[in-house]
Amino acid sequence: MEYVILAVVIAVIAIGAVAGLVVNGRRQKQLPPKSEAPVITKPAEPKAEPGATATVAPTAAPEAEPGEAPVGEQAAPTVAEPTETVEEVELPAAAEEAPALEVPEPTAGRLVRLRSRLSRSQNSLGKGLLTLLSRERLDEDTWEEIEETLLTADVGVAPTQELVDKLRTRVKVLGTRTPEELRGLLHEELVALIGTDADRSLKTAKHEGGRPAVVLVVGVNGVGKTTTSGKLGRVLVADGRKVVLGAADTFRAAAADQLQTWGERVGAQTVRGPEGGDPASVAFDAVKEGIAEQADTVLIDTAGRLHTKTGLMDELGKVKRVVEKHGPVDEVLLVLDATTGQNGLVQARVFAEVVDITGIVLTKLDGTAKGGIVVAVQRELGVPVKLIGLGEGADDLAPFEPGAFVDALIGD
Ligand SMILES: Nc1nc2c(ncn2[C@@H]2O[C@H](COP(=O)(O)OP(=O)(O)OP(=O)(O)O)[C@@H](O)[C@H]2O)c(=O)[nH]1
Ligand SMILES: [Mg+2]
Repeated sequence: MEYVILAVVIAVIAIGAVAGLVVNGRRQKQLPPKSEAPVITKPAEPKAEPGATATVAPTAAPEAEPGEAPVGEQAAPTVAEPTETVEEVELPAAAEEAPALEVPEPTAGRLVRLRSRLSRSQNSLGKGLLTLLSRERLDEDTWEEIEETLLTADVGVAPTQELVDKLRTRVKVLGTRTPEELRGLLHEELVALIGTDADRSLKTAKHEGGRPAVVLVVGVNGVGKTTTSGKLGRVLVADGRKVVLGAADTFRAAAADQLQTWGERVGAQTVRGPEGGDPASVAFDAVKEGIAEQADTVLIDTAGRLHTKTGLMDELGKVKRVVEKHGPVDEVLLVLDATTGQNGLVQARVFAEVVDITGIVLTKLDGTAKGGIVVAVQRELGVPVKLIGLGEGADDLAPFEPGAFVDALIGD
C-alpha cells in the first residue's frame, strides 16, 4: 500500500514538472518574435552610407518602430540586440576613413546673406536717421538729434559733422521730400562717408617666383584673432588656395590647438612651436613651411596683446621683422572687437605704431556693436575695413562691402 501511495506521489510530481516545462517553453517561444523584428537589418543600412557613424545607428534603429517596441522588462533584449548587430556590420571600415573635410560656403554675396545679423543691432543708426529725416519739419532740434544719433553710433565727431552738413545742404535743395528720395540720399551719403575708393581686397595670392603671400593677424586679447584666422583660412581654401596656418600664439598651448582644429576641418596644415617658445621663430618656420609646401598663403595668428605693455608690443614688431627675412609681409590685419567702440580706436592707434596695418577686421558686428565704428576706425588709421565678423559660425566672416553694409543699416 505504501508503495502505491509513493508511486502516486511520484506520478503527480512528474506530471506537474512536465506541465511546468511546457508552459515555460511556450513563454520562451513567445518572447523572441517580439524582439526579433525591429533592428537587425536597420543598423546594417547605414553601412552603405560612408558618412554614417556608430553613434547614429544604434539610437536610430530602436526608435524606428516605436509602435511595436515592447515595454517594461521585455524592452531590454531589443536594446541589447542592435548593439551587437552594429558591431557585426563592419562599421570599423567606415571609421577608418579620414573625417570628411568641410566645404566652406562661397564668399561671394556673404554680406548680403548675413545682413539680417547686422541690422538686428544697428537699427538705431540707419533706421533712426531715416525716421528723423522724414519728419515734417527739419528744425534745429531735429538736426541736433540727427547729430546725436550719429555720435551715439560711434561714427566720431569729425565724420558726424561732415555728414550732417552734407545732409542739410542736400535736403534744402531737395525741397519736398518723399521717403524714397530720403532713403536714396541717406544711402548715398553713408556710402560716401564709408568710402568706395579704398582697395578692400586681401593680398593672399602667391608671388611670382612661388613665394606664398603672408598675412599677419594682430590685436588685443579676445577680439577674435584666432577665429578670424580660422574663418579666413576656410575662405581661402574655398577659393582653391593652399593655406598654411602659423600658430605664433605660444603663450597658451590651447591657442595652437584652437587654430589647428580650424585648419584640420578644411585640410590646412598648422605649424606650431613649444608652449612658451619664441613666437617670432614659429612665424618664421610657418613661412618656411609655406615656401617648402608651395602654399599660396601663410596665415599667422599671434597672441593677444595688452596694448599698454611695451614689451609685448615690441615682441610683435619682432615677429614681423623676423618673418620679413623671407620677404615682405603682404597683409597685417588688425582685428578689433566692434562692441568695444571708442576703446577700439585707442588700440588701433597703438598697433599702428608698431606694425604697418594694411586692413581692419571688425568682429562681433552681430552683437551690440554700433555700425558707426566702421567709419571712425577707418578715419583713425587711414586703412580700410576689409572683413567683418558676423557670428561665431565657421562661415560668419564676410568681405566688407560699403553698399551692402549701408543697405543693412537702413533696410530696403
Ligand atoms: N558673436 C561673435 N563672436 C565672435 C566673432 N568673432 C569671434 N568671436 C568669439 O570671440 C571669442 C574670442 O575669439 P578668439 O578668436 O579666441 O579671440 P583671440 O583674439 O584669438 O583671443 P586671444 O587668443 O585670447 O587673444 C570666441 O568665443 C569667438 O567665438 C564674431 O564675429 N561674432
Ligand atoms: Mg587667439
